[in-house]
Amino acid sequence: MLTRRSWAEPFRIKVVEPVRMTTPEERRSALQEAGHNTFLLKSRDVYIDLLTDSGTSAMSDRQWAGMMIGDEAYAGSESFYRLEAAARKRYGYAQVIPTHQGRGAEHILSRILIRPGDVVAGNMYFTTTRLHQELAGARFVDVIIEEAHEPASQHPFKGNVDLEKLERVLAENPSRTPYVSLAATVNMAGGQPISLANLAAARDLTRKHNVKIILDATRIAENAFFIQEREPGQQGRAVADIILDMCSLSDGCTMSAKKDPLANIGGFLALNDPDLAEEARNLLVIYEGLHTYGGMSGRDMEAVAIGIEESVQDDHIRARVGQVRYLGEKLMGWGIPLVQPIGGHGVFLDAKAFLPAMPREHYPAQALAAALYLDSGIRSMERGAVSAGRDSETGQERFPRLELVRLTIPRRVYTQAHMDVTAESVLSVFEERESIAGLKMVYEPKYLRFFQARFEPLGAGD
Ligand code: P71
Repeated sequence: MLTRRSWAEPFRIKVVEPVRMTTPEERRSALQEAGHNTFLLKSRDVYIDLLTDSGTSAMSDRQWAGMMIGDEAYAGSESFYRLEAAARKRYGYAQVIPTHQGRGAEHILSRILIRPGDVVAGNMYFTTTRLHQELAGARFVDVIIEEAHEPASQHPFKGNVDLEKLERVLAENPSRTPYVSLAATVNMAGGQPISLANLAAARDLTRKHNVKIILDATRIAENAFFIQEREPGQQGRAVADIILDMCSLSDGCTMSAKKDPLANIGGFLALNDPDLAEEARNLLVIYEGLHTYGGMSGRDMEAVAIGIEESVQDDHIRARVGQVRYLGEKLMGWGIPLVQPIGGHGVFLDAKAFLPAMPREHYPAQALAAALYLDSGIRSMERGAVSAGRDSETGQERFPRLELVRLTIPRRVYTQAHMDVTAESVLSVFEERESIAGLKMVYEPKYLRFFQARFEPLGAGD
């Protein structure tokens, strides 16, 4: 008897982009040239690019058609009004402020809400989000539940806030906590969702302290899908309705349109308070552009507007998360250590369990990402100590409990056979894991070091 229905894609392929296969020798020299950092590899040297799902989606025929009708007027672009209408309809906020991408929105938001000495609590850090909070003078405090730090924990909502931790932060910093920064889903925890019930409870708590909630809505459709699947009482509801419920439990959001909304560039800040929005627009014209384009071209805004609509459709999101899960379950079946449950946008290998003998100071996740590239030309991303960087006050290296390699799946880009090839390469690296050498950092940039840091393999004498 057939017991399972597959998640096959709700689209067919109209255009293809050839990719280059490389030899082991070519990959060895490319990796060396890139300082063993997958961010520094050239795209032409990559076979399957799982570095990120950011700006790497395949746009639909409708999005491409929309690009042609993009209105490139400097002021009052028609495309902006279509973007504004789509964002209002699908996320429910009154004020929509366009930005060039997510971090543009984070910058403006941090500048208008944070005063030096403030504290921002959140469900785990994200690199750019925390840096903008810190640059504005805040200290970030992680209030995510403990299970989020344990790769093997099966908790269905590892993005949840630990309400006691949050209560403590709010009580200890009266009127110094401008907002709580909540991500849906939580990228650094492995693409893990927050539940509607937990978000509502956080809302009740912050209301008592007169503190705002700002969502990072970058992957909110994926979060809403997990709520539909797992949260009692939510089955049978449309993902689009769950998204609106989530947004209604907050005061605004930052959005990178390069993820959920299926665009190659773009973003926005959305708020309900018109006075705050006015302050944001004042800064916008300095750093991003006029309030009716914010750093995007008219055609970009058109692609985002159409992408928002496509991203909240149940069939789309089921297939998107289904593909990620297909890869994850295959690897799990072979005993590969990874973050469970499988997240929304990628499979996160547990580098500490993969390479248990390697000290944290030798950057096991960075070394594993390099080894995977060498094996097959698959590009992944380190999400561990290198990404965490240094404490902004003490300058000490941060060693987060999670030391992960992210296999991030771009939306609508790769086939099931690509997922099979990826899984087989991970297995082959796993079987040879004893031969993977640790790394030492030989160049370390001051900000967001993971982007441009360079490494060398440690030899027997190190
Ligand atoms: C991802 C990215 C892109 C990225 C950014 C920084 C380091 C490495 C890769 C970007 C996000 C994100 C969340 C939850 C805000 C941004 C910034 N993610 N929030 O995962 O995941 O958006 O890139 O449009 O500026 O590869 P932006």
